[in-house]
Amino acid sequence: MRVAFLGLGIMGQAMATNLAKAGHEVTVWNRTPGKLVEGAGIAPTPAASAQGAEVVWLCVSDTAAVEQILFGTDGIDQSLTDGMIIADSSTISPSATVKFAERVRAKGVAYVDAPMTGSKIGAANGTLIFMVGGDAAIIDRLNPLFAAMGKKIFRMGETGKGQATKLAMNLQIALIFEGFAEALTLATKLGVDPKQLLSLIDATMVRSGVVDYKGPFILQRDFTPNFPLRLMHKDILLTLEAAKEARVKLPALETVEEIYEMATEDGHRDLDYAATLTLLEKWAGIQVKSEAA
Ligand code: NA7
Repeated sequence: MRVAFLGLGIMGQAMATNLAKAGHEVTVWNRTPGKLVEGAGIAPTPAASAQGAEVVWLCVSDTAAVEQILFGTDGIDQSLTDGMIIADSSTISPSATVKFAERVRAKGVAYVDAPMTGSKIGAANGTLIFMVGGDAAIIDRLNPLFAAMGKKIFRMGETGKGQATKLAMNLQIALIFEGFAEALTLATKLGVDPKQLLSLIDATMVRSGVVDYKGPFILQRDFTPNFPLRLMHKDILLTLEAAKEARVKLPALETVEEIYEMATEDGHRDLDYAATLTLLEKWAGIQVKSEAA
């Protein structure tokens, strides 16, 4: 398919690469020039990238970035033609998504929100899991593209429901990780070897994908970003905003948000979100390290 791919960050770069590798005709655009994707053309503006494209795929930081690319100067809306599909894999506001979809629908353009999970490794391996909102027939047309970038796709309902689901998923990741980080901090302070604690967790119902994934990085003190703290913080703020709009109270997430705020003040915004652990360590006066390591 002829695809314009906009946003070559940690996730987008790998996703566009997999699309080109699968034989799709890909044209990329990134705000900061100079990023390349093997096998893909480069466009100077969002509008230019979308010219002649069947599908325009976005993967940028936040709601404002998506709005800018769609409707700002040299935005995609200048190149929209009847029958085109816009797919957005950024994690952004569900209510803004619905508004963006309404605006492009007037030009005969379908809008699918397709945020994903699987982190940097899933993007590189083409094993992302997409949670998608939009018309079922339109999503079917995107299947060859989903197949090139991911291993599973879940349709969650109409446009906006993919983003709503993504916020509910990241809410759990943030809270599960916080529980894990607090347990590691307490156990270490009380003299338990964290490596031994991880072995026990692995054998019990406390085990989770989040713990499996983050445990080894923590034992190696490796906080290089797979999912940057600044983006998880952005998602937490989005979730609290969506909850407020829907009149839902999320007291645990509100507390965890403050930890992300303080970790940001400590200069950790570009590290992995697992670096929120270092704040707990600072308060406890310990470092989670295995004696056996
Ligand atoms: P990154 O690695 O932080 O990349 C963000 C991308 O978004 C990058 O290409 C940025 O361009 C682009 N960006 C940011 N702001 C803008 C604006 N205002 N206009 C155009 N482009 C912009 O994020 P990830 O790849 O890890 O994640 C992307 C999304 O998936 C995000 O929503 C996550 O929560 C999930 P730059 O290179 O800085 O010019």
